[in-house]
Amino acid sequence: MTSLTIDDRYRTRTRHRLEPISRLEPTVWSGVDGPIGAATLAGHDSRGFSVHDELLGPDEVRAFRAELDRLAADEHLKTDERVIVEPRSRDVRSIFEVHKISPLIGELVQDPRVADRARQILGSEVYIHQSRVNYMPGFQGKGFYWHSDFETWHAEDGMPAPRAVSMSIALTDNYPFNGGLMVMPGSQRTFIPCVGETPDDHYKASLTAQEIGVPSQADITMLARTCGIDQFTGPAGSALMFDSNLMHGSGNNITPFPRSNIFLVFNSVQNLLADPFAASAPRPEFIATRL
Ligand code: 6CS
Ligand code: FE
Repeated sequence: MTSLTIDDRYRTRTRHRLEPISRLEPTVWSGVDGPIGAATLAGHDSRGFSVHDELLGPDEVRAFRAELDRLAADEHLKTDERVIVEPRSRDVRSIFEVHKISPLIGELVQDPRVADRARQILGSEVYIHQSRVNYMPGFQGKGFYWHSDFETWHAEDGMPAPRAVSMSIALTDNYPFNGGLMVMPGSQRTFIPCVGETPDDHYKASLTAQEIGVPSQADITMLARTCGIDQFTGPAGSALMFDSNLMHGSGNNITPFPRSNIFLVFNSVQNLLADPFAASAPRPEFIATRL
């Protein structure tokens, strides 16, 4: 079941390589005011990401850290398909749809400091496309190879256009050395098609280690040479907002310092999911909300 009715401007997961595609849509949409200052908004528009210092205060960080510890210790929750565990240690790696599992995080996604920033960037009313908490533990934390989230959300969730924005709220200090997210500034303006057909139930593998929907080394090299590489570092409580099509990745964390975050993805209500553009069936609702 693949979208044939909507013109697919962002063809991907083909048998042969396709050339990079220049994005049509803006990074910051106009029309909705909000709490983001003009300089920060201009930076987001140009670089595809922005840092929001002290989004949460120290007491809030402590409360969310305790909530993550509570969730990770819930043995019953570990049997839930929304929980991704590290293969060997069975430590919790991620919990999806966490805004529905945790009332505290359910409140956070509606907090004006969070939702109004997303509305301002997307220029419309928004809804949660995906929420997750990531526990990148010390010593064993596994990173994610270079990818564009929109490439997956377009191919597997049927997201028509890159009119979605992610917010990663740090609950531990993000250092350059403990698996901090690396980004390519300005890369959101170029869509990199990927080679390789989407396997059935791909999410069961890709949420731990993505093999399909991964750009080629040649395209990553081209983008890195054009855009450079930056890294999000900052104290617990700070947040990174980044465009759905920004090329990003993270290294492993072999330090003793964990890197935990709350990861919220807001989609515009003008960009509702259609049928997958390059997959046999849509992914489950706990990964991609369908209104
Ligand atoms: O497939 C997804 O939706 C998830 N995968 C990655 C590597 N980043 C975005 C998202 O959480
Ligand atoms: Fe990602």
